[in-house]
Formats: sequence, C-alpha cells, structure tokens
Amino acid sequence: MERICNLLFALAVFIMLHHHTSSLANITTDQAALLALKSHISSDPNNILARNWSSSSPVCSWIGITCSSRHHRVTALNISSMQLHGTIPPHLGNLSFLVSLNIHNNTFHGDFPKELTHLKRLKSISVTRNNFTGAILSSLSLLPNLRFVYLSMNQFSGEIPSSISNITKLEVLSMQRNFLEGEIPREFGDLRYLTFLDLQYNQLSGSIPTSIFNITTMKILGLTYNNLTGQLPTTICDHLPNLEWLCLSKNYIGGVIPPNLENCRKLQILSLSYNEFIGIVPRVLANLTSLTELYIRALHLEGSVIFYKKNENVLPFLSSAKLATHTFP
Ligand SMILES: *[C@@H]1O[C@H](CO)[C@@H](O)[C@H](O)[C@H]1NC(C)=O
Ligand SMILES: *[C@@H]1O[C@H](CO)[C@@H](O)[C@H](O)[C@H]1NC(C)=O
Ligand SMILES: *[C@@H]1O[C@H](CO)[C@@H](O)[C@H](O)[C@H]1NC(C)=O
Ligand SMILES: *[C@@H]1O[C@H](CO)[C@@H](O)[C@H](O)[C@H]1NC(C)=O
Ligand SMILES: *[C@@H]1O[C@H](CO)[C@@H](O)[C@H](O)[C@H]1NC(C)=O
Ligand SMILES: *[C@@H]1O[C@H](CO)[C@@H](O)[C@H](O)[C@H]1NC(C)=O
Ligand SMILES: *[C@@H]1O[C@H](CO)[C@@H](O)[C@H](O)[C@H]1NC(C)=O
Ligand SMILES: *[C@@H]1O[C@H](CO)[C@@H](O)[C@H](O)[C@H]1NC(C)=O
Ligand SMILES: *[C@@H]1O[C@H](CO)[C@@H](O)[C@H](O)[C@H]1NC(C)=O
Ligand SMILES: *[C@H]1O[C@@H](CO)[C@H](O)[C@@H](O)[C@@H]1NC(C)=O
Repeated sequence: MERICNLLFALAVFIMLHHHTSSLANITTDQAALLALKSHISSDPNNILARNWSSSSPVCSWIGITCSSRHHRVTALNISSMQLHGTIPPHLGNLSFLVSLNIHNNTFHGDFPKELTHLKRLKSISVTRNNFTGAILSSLSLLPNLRFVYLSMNQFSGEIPSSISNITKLEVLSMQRNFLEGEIPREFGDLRYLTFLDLQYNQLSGSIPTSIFNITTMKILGLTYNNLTGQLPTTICDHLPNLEWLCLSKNYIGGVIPPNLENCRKLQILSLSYNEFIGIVPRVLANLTSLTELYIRALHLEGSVIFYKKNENVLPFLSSAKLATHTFP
C-alpha cells in the first residue's frame, strides 16, 4: 500500500511539475536554451553565432531560428554547415515547440543529452556529419511525432534499439557510417510508414529480418558494407511494390538470388556484389523495366565485374552465368 501511495505521489508531483514548466515556458525559455547552446560552442570560426545570437536582438530574428507566429515560440533550429565545434547542452530539451532540429555538417561531439526526449513536437532531426559518440538513444521512441531521423556519419556505437519500432510515424531512418553492431531489430517490420532505411557502412550482423520485406511503403533499402549473413527470402518482393533501391553488396549473404525480385516492379538500383550467392542470375531480372543499375560482381563471371546500365542489354547473356560461392578474394 505504502509503495503504491509513493508511486501515486511521485506521479502527482511529476504531473504538477510537468504542467508547471510547460505553462510558464515562453520565448524567454527558448532564448535561455539557445544561449546555453551558444555557450557550449567552443569554436565558431566565422563568428556566426558569436555576432548574431545576441540577447539584445529578438530571438526570432537570430540566424537559423524560425518561430511560430501563433505561439511566438521557436519551431525550427537550423545551424547546419557553420563549422561549429561543441557539445549539445541538456537545455535544448526546453525548446518545447521545436519541430525541426538541423545541426548537420558541423563537429558537435559527445553524447546526445537525454533531455532531447522532452521535445514532444519534434518531427525531424538531422545530426548527419558530426562527431557524436555513444549509443543511439533508445528513448528516441518517446518522441511520438518523429518522422525523419538522420544520424549518419557520426561515431554512434552499440546496437540499434528495437524501441525505435515504436516511433510509429517514422518515414526516414538514416544511420549510415557509424559503428553500429548486433542485429537489425525484427520489430522494424512494425514501421508501417517507413520509406527510407539506410544502415550502410556499419557492422551489423545476423540475417535481414523477414519482417523488413513486409513494409509495403519502402522505397530505399540500403544495407551494403555490413556483416549480414543468411539468405534472402524466396518471397522477397511479394510485399514491396514501391521498392526503388535494394543495396546489399559487401555482406555475407548466401543462397540463391531469388527470381521473385522480378516482383519489385519499380526497382531502379539492385546491388548484390560481394556476397556469397550461388547459382545463376535469374533471367527474369530482365523483366525489371525500371532498372537502371545492376551490380553483381562474382569471381566466375566473365570480366568479373558486372555493371549493367539501361539500354546495354547484357542480361540475357548473364542469365546462364554461374556465380561463385565465394565472390570476394
Ligand atoms: C516569460 O515568463 C517569465 C515568468 O516565467 C516572465 O518574467 C517573462 O516576462 C516572460 N517573457 C515574455 C517575453 O513573455
Ligand atoms: C542575424 O542574422 C539574421 C539573418 O541573417 C539577420 O536578419 C539579422 O539582422 C542578424 N541580426 C544581428 C543582430 O546581426
Ligand atoms: C538550413 O540552412 C541551410 C543553410 O542556410 C539551408 O541551405 C537549408 O535549406 C536549411 N534547411 C532547412 C530544413 O531549413
Ligand atoms: C559542410 O560545411 C562546409 C563548411 O561550411 C561546406 O563547405 C561543405 O560544403 C558542407 N558539406 C556538406 C555536405 O553539406
Ligand atoms: C572526431 O573525434 C575523433 C575522436 O573521437 C577525433 O580524432 C577527430 O579529430 C574528431 N573530428 C573532428 C572533425 O573533430
Ligand atoms: C513499445 O512500447 C510499448 C509500450 O510502451 C512497450 O511495451 C514495448 O516494449 C515497446 N517495444 C519495444 C520494441 O521497445
Ligand atoms: C565483421 O566482419 C569482419 C570481416 O569478417 C570482421 O573482421 C569483423 O570483426 C566483423 N565485425 C563484427 C562486429 O562482427
Ligand atoms: C508478412 O506479411 C504476411 C502477409 O501480410 C504475413 O503472413 C507474414 O507473417 C508477415 N511476415 C513477417 C515476417 O512479418
Ligand atoms: C519475364 O521473363 C521471362 C523470361 O525471361 C518471360 O518468359 C516472361 O514473359 C517475362 N514476364 C513478363 C511479365 O514480362
Ligand atoms: C531547462 O533546461 C534545464 C537543463 O536541462 C535547466 O536546468 C533549466 O534551468 C532550464 N529551464 C529554463 C526555464 O530555462
């Protein structure tokens, strides 16, 4: 009983505090958060923020800041490509009206503060091309409105949290060129609006979860340069009517190349090189009329490299070619 009461009390305090902070927050709160960010920037070689983000001018006129006219609060922060070096302070989590956060192509480093999960209105986050380290926050799943997540080209490590599958509106997830390992969470199959999944250049292992091939909205699936094993399902394209790019080169995927690929009618780029496929290149791939690029490199194929571009009708020749069991020396 006592335990339950304590929990109820804690909950009540939490609700009060939450209510308290959000009702009193105003543009002054946003200004304080942005000035905290400014003070965490150790290098600003072009003096962009140093000159422009001054408390004597209105926050909404600062470079990279967009405010909503209705609430007069900061809705977008875009300080991309400014050669800024620094860390992200927890205060950024106080920008409670923020919808879009774009700091790509700077050299921010350190951890991603967990306070960013207070940004309940956030739809889009881009931190591509920075120097962030540490694990991908599993608590990103607490941001119910996220649709676009760009975390590529950093030094994030550890496993991909399966809780990301709880971000039900997610459309784009880009985590290329980090140090992610472990398996691709099979729960990703629950992401019913995902169109773009880019996990290339990591160290992911295990087989590709079959559930991924059930995401009918998927357009771009990039998994090259990982340690993926297993085989492709024979029904791979039964539920992928919109797939345009399937990039799987440089893994350890074996078995045959499924003739079912023919059913990905919109496929433009198919890259399968440097895997452990055996057997033949299915003749039916010639039926893929949208295909502009095909990469299937295998040792036992003539010239070793196969690179097909539209209008070079090499597919009939390929169809009977034998693929080696080991394609990379
Ligand atoms: C913001 O709220 C504080 C009190 O919490 C108040 O002192 C301040 O004047 C307000 N600022 C604006 C711009 O409304
Ligand atoms: C800051 O930059 C914005 C956008 O370039 C500009 O409109 C504004 O006048 C600048 N403010 C100051 C104080 O320099
Ligand atoms: C962010 O700012 C950059 C540089 O000013 C600009 O090119 C880009 O379009 C902006 N992005 C967004 C989403 O506003
Ligand atoms: C990154 O920022 C630098 C410096 O502002 C700029 O020269 C470069 O074009 C940017 N690169 C990308 C990919 O945005
Ligand atoms: C990124 O961090 C690594 C070490 O973690 C460091 O060696 C490298 O210089 C950093 N890069 C930049 C551009 O700051
Ligand atoms: C998704 O959220 C629900 C409810 O909060 C939770 O029970 C479940 O474990 C979460 N799923 C994952 C994969 O984290
Ligand atoms: C990935 O495969 C390479 C080459 O086989 C190996 O050196 C590396 O340890 C593997 N990494 C992981 C995380 O399994
Ligand atoms: C994929 O979808 C089909 C039909 O909607 C279903 O029968 C199958 O269980 C799903 N597979 C996975 C791995 O989710
Ligand atoms: C697909 O290709 C096969 C053999 O290459 C051919 O017989 C068949 O008619 C084609 N199907 C379609 C729908 O074009
Ligand atoms: C919000 O950010 C925290 C750090 O996460 C600060 O401690 C608070 O002072 C700040 N709140 C306001 C109203 O600025």
